[in-house]
Amino acid sequence: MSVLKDKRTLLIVMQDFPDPDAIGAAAALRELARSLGDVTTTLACGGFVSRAENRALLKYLGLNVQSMTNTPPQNFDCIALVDTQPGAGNNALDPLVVPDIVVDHHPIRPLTRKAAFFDVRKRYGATSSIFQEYMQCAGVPIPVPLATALLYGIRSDTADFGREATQADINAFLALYPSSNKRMLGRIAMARVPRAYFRTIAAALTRAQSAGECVFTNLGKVDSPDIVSEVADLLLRDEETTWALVLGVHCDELLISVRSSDVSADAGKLMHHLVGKLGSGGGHTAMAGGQIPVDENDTALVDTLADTVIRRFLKKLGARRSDLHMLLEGRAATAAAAE
Ligand SMILES: [Mn+2]
Repeated sequence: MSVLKDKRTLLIVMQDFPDPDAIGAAAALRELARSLGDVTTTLACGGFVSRAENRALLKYLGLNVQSMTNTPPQNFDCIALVDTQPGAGNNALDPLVVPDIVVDHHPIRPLTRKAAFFDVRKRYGATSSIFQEYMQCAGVPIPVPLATALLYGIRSDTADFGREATQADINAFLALYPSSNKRMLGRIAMARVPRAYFRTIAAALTRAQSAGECVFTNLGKVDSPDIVSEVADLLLRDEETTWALVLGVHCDELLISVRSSDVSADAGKLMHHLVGKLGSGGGHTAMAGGQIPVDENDTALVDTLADTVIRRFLKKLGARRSDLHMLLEGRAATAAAAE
């Protein structure tokens, strides 16, 4: 409240390609700013909301997300970052601009400490859980669409509590559940997709290779960056896989997504190793994302960098190149051997 005091306009910045947790957190901060102060908020991101589920969520919330190019931070009294941090590499706020508010659940970054208000809880499965607590403590009623969004944010970031969920996330979920719209939750989670989505999934699976407990695939150029992490989630469902790596190219960036089902894993640390000095990245124990700047038309360079990332991935996880096989053909070969 003290940060928002005497402020009129608030810019809430999410990741470039906001996920449900970021959308839920931003919508909650907007509601808090409106209830506790008299602040007009603008939601912005450097990219766009692309995944069908996330677009359905925004539509239900009645929220518009602006492009950062149309919302220069200097036009606002106050700037907030949610579900990301200054200098994280996945948001479009200039690292030289010190935000007033940072609320996140990724490992804390040095620039974050400069913010007037920062609350970074690494152990939480979702930023949405933190905002549920704020709203409860502040006694601000949570409208049904917002309760639904926060709930979906928690479900989505914790993969339905299958990864990195703590008691705080469960408590937030239970508090939100009675006032959420269950029918809408189902509709958002099963949002209809364009047919191109199936072509992308088919190509991703056809190209996927596996060795030991590792699986990886390179999607090449993608229309929507969200598909990179979405395919990583899908590949991790393979019962013989513990580590999934997915690459894709979008807007002059080689995007990298890692998922792990190993409870003792540190996907964030692995991601730092994969990108090294080539780009930026980070994450949690079970999920991580990274990006390497490239000239997307320089296919030779992109291929070389992708090979480097894949080679580091296999080496670090002790997978042997001699074990490499196409994911789908590997299945067929096993079946043939059994006959
Ligand atoms: Mn999150």
